[in-house]
Amino acid sequence: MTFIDEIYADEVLDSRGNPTVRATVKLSDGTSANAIVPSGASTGKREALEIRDGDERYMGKGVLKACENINTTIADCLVGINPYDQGLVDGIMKEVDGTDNYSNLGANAVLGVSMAVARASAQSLGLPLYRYLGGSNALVIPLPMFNIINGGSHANNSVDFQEYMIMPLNFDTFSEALRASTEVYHNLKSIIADMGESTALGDEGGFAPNLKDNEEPLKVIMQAIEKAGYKAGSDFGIAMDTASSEFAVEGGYRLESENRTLTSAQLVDYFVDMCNNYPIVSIEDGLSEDDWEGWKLMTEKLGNKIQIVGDDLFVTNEKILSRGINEGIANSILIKPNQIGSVSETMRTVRLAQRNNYKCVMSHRSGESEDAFIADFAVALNCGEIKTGATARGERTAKYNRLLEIERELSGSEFLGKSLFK
Ligand code: 2PG
Ligand code: MG
Repeated sequence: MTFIDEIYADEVLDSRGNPTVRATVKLSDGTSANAIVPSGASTGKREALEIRDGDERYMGKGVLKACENINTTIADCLVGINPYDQGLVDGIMKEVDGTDNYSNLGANAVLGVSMAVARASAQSLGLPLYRYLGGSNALVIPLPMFNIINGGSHANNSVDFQEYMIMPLNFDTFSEALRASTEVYHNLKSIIADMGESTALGDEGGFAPNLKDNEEPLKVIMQAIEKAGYKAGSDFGIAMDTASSEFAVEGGYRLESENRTLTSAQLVDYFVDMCNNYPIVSIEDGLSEDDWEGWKLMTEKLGNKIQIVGDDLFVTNEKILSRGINEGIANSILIKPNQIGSVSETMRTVRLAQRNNYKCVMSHRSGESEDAFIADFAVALNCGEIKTGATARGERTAKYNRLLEIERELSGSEFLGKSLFK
């Protein structure tokens, strides 16, 4: 029987030039695979904890301790174990850590090993990763939310909301949707340049111009869709991640670019207006992670019309999602494996969401790498949607290019557009 033979970790770099963990797992049959862990900037406060060294190296951001935990404690308890039993592997790490948020071993250590074990197992069985994780039922190529304008804590510009995205709704295949979206991206670049604004990119590859308020990005995106020869509303919908925890203040929400502070009810009305004036199909983190009242109101007012996605709110956590389901909060969840810490726990949260008709959007982090694990993971879990940045920057295109490969090889695959939003 094949067993885990060796595990080790290296400190490597992510797309922001910050250190991150790369875990390598070797099996007794000679298979070797690795995985690189991503990292967020606008993190939810209930996320699993990534361990940083906090010393003078890399301004405190080194991950040598997390690597050491892999090389010692984790390797000691996993060597000799059956790699094909992902639940067992992840369960052992959880038990050895002994905390709710992986504050002993570090979620960056645990997730790296969890992903590398899955990848090594797939490789050893001669299966693509999506097939290993999802079996014959892994068939849905996810519809992307393509990030094209960055603001908030992902850019150094005036826009308060973190992400403006387009969703290609009217295309039969992933590759056609990718092409059309990339055309919109290039047209947007020339529109921004014609405005005399900077076409510099934010962390996720979207443009980061200084615009006069939080509505102007919607206007320029509408122009870009049209200039590329498509129809806003039918060919493309618009999605936003306002990441509102980032600008929540005592008693409300501070919109710096508009020099005003809104109550949560006013912010919800602001979104209602935006949805009446633009073809918005999805809003993520419209309210802060602590404003459950505001979330309830937003779900009541918009939940039948658009997708309302909890990211910082649910942090891919089964227990918090359960509370949301019971209280009728949101109708969708962002899925980020490093928010919860392991492949198995991510799958549990997705199963809970799917049983309760919450849509799942597999997601990257703002700090990413060339590792395209989430592309396979989205297909494996039939998530239906993926958020993995602009159609530019290698760490983002790695995921899109992997999805192109999967689409080519996966017979009988489905790509859902508009029907996702009915
Ligand atoms: C988000 C993510 C990814 P970060 O808020 O959805 O886009 O950002 O990784 O910084 O949390
Ligand atoms: Mg988010």
